[in-house]
Amino acid sequence: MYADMVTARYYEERLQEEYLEGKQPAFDISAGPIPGELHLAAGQEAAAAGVCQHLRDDDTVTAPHRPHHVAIAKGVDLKRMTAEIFGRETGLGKGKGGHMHLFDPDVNFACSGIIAEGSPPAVGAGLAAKKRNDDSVAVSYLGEGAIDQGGFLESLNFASVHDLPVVFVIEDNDWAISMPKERVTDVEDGSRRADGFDMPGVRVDSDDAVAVYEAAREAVGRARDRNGPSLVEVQVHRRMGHFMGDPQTYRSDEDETGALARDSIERLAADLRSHGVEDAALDEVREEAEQRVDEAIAWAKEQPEPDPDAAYDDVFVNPPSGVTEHEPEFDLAGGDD
Ligand SMILES: Cc1ncc(C[n+]2csc(CCOP(=O)(O)OP(=O)(O)O)c2C)c(N)n1
Ligand SMILES: [Mg+2]
Repeated sequence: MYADMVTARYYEERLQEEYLEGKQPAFDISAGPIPGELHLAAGQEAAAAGVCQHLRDDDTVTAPHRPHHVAIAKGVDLKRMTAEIFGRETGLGKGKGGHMHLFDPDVNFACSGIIAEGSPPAVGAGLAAKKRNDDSVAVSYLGEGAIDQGGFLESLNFASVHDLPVVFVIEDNDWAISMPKERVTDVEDGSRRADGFDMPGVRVDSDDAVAVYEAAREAVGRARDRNGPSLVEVQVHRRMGHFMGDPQTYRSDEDETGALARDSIERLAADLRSHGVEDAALDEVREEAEQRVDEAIAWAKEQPEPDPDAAYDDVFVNPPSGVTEHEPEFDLAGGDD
């Protein structure tokens, strides 16, 4: 768990540096080696590591627009994920998806920029596992801002009615962009959503990775033993803005410093030390993680850009009848104008 968490934190620190290149002084979101939005998950690593520790490659995970920590904990190929974020041809989605649309069939991981969009596909994976009669499970991650989305509520219902091996994980970071949780829902404890669907729901009140691990052991075990779905909510802390470049004018200094003061990685490190793990061993894990990340970023930056002529490839799989090859209406290779 510690390795996953320090990898995710350092990965995002490095991405920040790369992302800001060329975007200043007036923030130009389309400039630089990583164009577009970038949502960082610093402060949320415990929710990823504590749950994914119980998962195998054949288990499915869907994540939302803030996916890096979950992807890393699920074992997504770091090099190809990085190439995708940099929009390169050898990226997981041939550079067409970017950081919110990572898809790695080798470890059954997907994410989406549409909030709560991952819940129905996770339920589908759970249904497939049930029909195949194997013991794989599916996990759907979403933010607390998505818990009133219809797709999520319908997914809870379907998973419950059909006793599917699905675990829903809510990362409660208190914010949905600039919207505090209490302004959009009267349910303070999101795990209570489970009550209405007759499934177990538990809230881990802190981002203590060990507490998450224990709650997830039960929920994932229940799914693997074919005893139906569960819901786990984890309190996490958003250390950064909603996206890179967010001035966070809506956030009080107290809220921000409070989030920065609670570092789940430091907490886990202290826990490990108290169990006799030497600093040198922790340093070694951290150094290995940093090296892995640096290599992935260096590799990604050397990768070719996609050929503009390939923009329409893979858009449809088996186009329905009547849909013919689409002719671009403009020159994708671009000219000066
Ligand atoms: C269906 C849908 N509605 C609105 C948006 C715009 N949007 C992007 S992120 C976000 C807030 C998400 O908050 P939360 O689910 O708590 O996740 P967090 O950003 O805190 O990780 C919204 C409303 C979207 N992506 N999808
Ligand atoms: Mg949130």
